[in-house]
Amino acid sequence: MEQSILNSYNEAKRLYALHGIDVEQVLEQLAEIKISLHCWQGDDVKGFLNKDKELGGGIAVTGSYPGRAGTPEELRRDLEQALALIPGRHKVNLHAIYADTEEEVELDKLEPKHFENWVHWAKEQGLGLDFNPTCFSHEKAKDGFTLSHPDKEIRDFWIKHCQASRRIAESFGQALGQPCVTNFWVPDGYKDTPVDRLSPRVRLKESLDEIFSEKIDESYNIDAVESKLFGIGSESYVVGSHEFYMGYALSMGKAVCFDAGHFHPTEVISNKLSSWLMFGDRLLLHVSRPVRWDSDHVVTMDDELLEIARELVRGQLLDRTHIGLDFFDGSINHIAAWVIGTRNTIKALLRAMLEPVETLKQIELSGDYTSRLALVEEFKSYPFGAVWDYYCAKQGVPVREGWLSEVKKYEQEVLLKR
Ligand code: RNT
Ligand code: ZN
Repeated sequence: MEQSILNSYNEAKRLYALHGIDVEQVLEQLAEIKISLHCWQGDDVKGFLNKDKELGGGIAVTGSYPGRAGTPEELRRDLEQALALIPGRHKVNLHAIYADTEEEVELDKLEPKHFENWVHWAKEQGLGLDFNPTCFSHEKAKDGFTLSHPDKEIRDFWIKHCQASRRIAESFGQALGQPCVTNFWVPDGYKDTPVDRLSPRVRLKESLDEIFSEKIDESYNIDAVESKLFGIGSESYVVGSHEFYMGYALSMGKAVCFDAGHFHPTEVISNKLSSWLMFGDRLLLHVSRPVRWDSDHVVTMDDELLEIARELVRGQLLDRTHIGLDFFDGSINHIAAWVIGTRNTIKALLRAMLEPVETLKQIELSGDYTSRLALVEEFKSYPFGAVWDYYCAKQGVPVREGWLSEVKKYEQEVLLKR
């Protein structure tokens, strides 16, 4: 390791120690945290089944930056490249449409065998896997409804797809020795004001009940349900609203997935986590960045990211939280997007861990809000960057922007030749 990195680190360690923060211990804790990298950033949410299908479900990718992955091999190679530039051991989050098979298989007929290559790869790379049924970009989702569709046949198709997805997830958990988190998100909703808000919700609940009626060991698969306020084409009403899934998850013992872009523009998920975890067991995060709407921009080191990280650290919620990413920007290098978003998420957690939490809590309790504000603000310029650099070097990944030249090289040698 470069001497200057070590020197800065030692000085930072000394400063943090003055506030009772054990930096070595923090780094050990940080190394235990897994971030789930969403595979769909690598190819603009296209997938490999039904390749000719348009992206549906009221989500959108803009930009046509060259080099996106077109095959499972390319996607795995790209993920390897990204992961080589991110400190720690993580997970990869697959959607059902990323099945790796030559077979023409419908979503309701998917089986663990269609994902065998992914499992082999994950094992070889020491990665965990997470999963999602894909209830969009499909003929049967064209009119905007899936699990809550008024037509029973269509509902049944999606129920079968979700059941198949849970079995695939279970197989991941069994093969990899760590639970797979399966996230259920459906786009169902109306563009314009509905007359009947209740019936679609009744149907969604019934469909979910049927999906979850099959018991699967939680050491292999953990179910999460993701709400949303609106989507393109479901501006007025979304069946799976926040309140719907809060109620559902609490009564059924499921995890709730909070996506940072799925609420009103001034509403933040950081303020929701502690309340949820008072009553629910687990949560899944979709760390994302909405810009004016659910735009899924690459995660930056903004106030909300820091606040989410602080909530997890200060409330000791990390043990019960699964951290996944959910953004897709087609206007920049696809690998750089992963690297920037993931490094920022880890870095935000580190920053949160490098705060004198106990002292701050005491100060707050004593009513000394002047000191609270003063200390929180001063800590914003404490030398967390020196600790981060040391951590990257120690984990064998590029320090500071050193990763960028590797991405550029990979772009020249691999991406631009596709
Ligand atoms: C959509 C949800 C959902 C998707 C992924 C692709 O608004 O955020 O999580 O982004 O499943
Ligand atoms: Zn999401």
